[in-house]
Amino acid sequence: MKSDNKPSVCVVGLGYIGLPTAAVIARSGSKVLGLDVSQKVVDTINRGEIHIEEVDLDGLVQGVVARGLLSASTEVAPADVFVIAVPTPFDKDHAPDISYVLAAGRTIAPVLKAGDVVILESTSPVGTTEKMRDMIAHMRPDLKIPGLTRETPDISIAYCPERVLPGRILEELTNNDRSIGGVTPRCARKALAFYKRFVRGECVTTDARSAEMTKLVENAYRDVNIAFANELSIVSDRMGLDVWEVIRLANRHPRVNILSPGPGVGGHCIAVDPWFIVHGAPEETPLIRTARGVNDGKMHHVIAKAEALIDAHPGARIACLGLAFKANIDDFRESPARFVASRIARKYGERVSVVEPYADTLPIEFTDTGVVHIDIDEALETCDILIVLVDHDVFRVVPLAERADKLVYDTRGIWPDQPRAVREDAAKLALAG
Ligand code: SAJ
Repeated sequence: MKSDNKPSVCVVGLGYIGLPTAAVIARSGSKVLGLDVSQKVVDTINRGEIHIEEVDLDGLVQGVVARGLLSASTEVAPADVFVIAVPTPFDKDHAPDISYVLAAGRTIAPVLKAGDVVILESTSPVGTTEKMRDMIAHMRPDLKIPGLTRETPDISIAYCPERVLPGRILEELTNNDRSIGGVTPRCARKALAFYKRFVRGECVTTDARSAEMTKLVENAYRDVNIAFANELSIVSDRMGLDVWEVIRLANRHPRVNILSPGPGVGGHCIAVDPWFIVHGAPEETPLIRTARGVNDGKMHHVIAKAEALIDAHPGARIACLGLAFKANIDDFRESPARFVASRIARKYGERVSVVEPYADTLPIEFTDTGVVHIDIDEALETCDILIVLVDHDVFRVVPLAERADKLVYDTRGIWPDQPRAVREDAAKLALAG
């Protein structure tokens, strides 16, 4: 690293994590080159604009690009620190695909020099950082590689997962604690010095494999706990109970904290990462695997319950409230709400409207269904059945007086004051069906 203590940085992958990370590092005074395979993304960022929605990111990117601290390119260049933030999807058998990580390693290997630090941030199955290290060692036999030499290595390699929440990325990037796993303890210390430059949270060092597992465990923990809440909601439907009331009461116990049921678990992290653990230890993970099944199954339960309610009221007009994978964001990928709404749209066509304040137009699967995109006011004026699929604030604040006469299926529990009879009615109908 340079003696002026402001390392030059190359961030590989300018997506939901890479771009905010690049911008935050640039804000700390380092010169950052963002690398992406998409020329369109590169051009957008070089204009000081952004291609993703995230609170306050537009102003930050505009500022650091204008000050010459952040630029983007499709071509790699030498730097002191490389941060890799590329996707790690899974295939149809839920096997993790680390090809983007290895491709990123292949891209940076030719420009690595003594003193450089390479940090992988992508969520990765255990052992990925070492695989990337082995690949770099293979491509650069001239460099002494950590863990593979008895001498002082030329470069440092570490794993440091992000753990930021969409919608709060900039704040959490700075304030959350970080786990920093070195391929060797020396590597961890080098990476620690880098993160200390822009992270206010505590940075805790460990080995690379433990840090990889920690990231997976965090999301699997959440998935298992949401599955418990979702299973409770299905049980409550069977028993004619109000699950929200039960959870509210149980959570008064000092050591009980049940999460919220919903239409299923969406996004690209919590519904994906548990599979990386299952894939690594298939025999030892019945709980994690079952939780995935419960959460995916919840979408079908919601569809069945919604259909029972709709079928019991022929001619009623239906509004599906929300398509995003969670509240107050414009991210519709892997969204259970979107899946449920599209199934209802396909079955009931012109009787259905969709309210999604975070979308300009409805996604492609709604084309030719006859479904219209309206706002919440129009839904309250024109629809008889409201199916709440996302807990956007704009839905949450609708007062009882404006929905008391509606048939409501509230999968998120945003309207606890809705007359209970209606909710029980819906549950009974689902059971009858
Ligand atoms: N959900 C429920 N009930 C709940 C909480 C969430 O149904 O009580 C649903 C949401 O509606 C959504 C899904 O779960 O469909 C995931 O939402 P989320 O807000 O729990 O998490 P993500 O996917 O936005 O971000 C997660 C976070 N991980 C944890 O909280 C352990 C975040 O900190 C990670 O950085 C992120 O995954 C990631 O990138 O891995």
